[in-house]
Amino acid sequence: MSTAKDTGKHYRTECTGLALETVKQHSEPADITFYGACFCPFVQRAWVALEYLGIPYRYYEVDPYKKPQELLEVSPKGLVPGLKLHTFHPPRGLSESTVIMEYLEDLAANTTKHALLPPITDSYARALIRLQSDHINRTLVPAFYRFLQAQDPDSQISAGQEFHAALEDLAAHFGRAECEGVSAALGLWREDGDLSWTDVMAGPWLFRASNVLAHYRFFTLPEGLKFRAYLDRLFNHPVFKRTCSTEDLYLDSYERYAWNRPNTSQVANAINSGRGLP
Ligand SMILES: N[C@@H](CCC(=O)N[C@@H](CS)C(=O)NCC(=O)O)C(=O)O
Repeated sequence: MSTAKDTGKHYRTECTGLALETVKQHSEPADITFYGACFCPFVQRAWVALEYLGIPYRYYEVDPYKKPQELLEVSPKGLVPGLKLHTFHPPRGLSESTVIMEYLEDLAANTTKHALLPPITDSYARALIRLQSDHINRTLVPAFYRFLQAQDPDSQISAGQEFHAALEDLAAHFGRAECEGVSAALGLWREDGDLSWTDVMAGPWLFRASNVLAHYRFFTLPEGLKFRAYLDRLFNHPVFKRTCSTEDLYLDSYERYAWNRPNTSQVANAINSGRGLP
């Protein structure tokens, strides 16, 4: 533990830094209302997708732990992110970060023509990206929370190794696409690449590994130059950057996970009881 004791910090309820600028630019009514919470990595996924795909939206900050009625109407479990689609009468809701990303990708194909996935004709590249995403959702994301919530030194060491292995496996997925010459499945892993689906799926946790895990678990990201250069491109990508708040917001918001305070969240409860994430 890098901090001697739980100082009782509360999660934040307003974005800071570049993310706050982006919120201000999206405060007017639009066809989509985006229900977000400033600290949430699942929200950041959908947010990066909205920004990258150029889809008009209004950002609306909610406290998912208070479960306001307006959030429950679009997200039955009361989880962020959520979308309210005003083009339907009456408006309809959508929840789940990966479902929202798929929806936005489809919407963009018919409107802005921007895309995070390779074209539909490139079936194999799309399949490799789905394998990468599957690894992120089923292995990397749970390993992040297990590591952050682990309390005794032995479990912190083993959970840290598990998270490290999940990052190496992500790099191995990119390595496979490289060996097979499938550049469309590489995104920012390539020096001259652009943001891709996988970068958006993993980015929010890689970012929190670089600040939250570094602070609370002395975690250092894998040494390899290639991995470092990849993270550098990702964290400095202008679209990713404009959904990031300042580091203090994440450190404050995740203190409750780092001390595994009771009832921190549905995700934390799932990790503690060995269930799949909500
Ligand atoms: N499977 C969901 C997970 C979303 C999620 O867990 N969001 C958290 C914030 S980071 C939340 O809304 N928590 C409220 C709660 O735990 O009650 C997704 O992919 O969107």
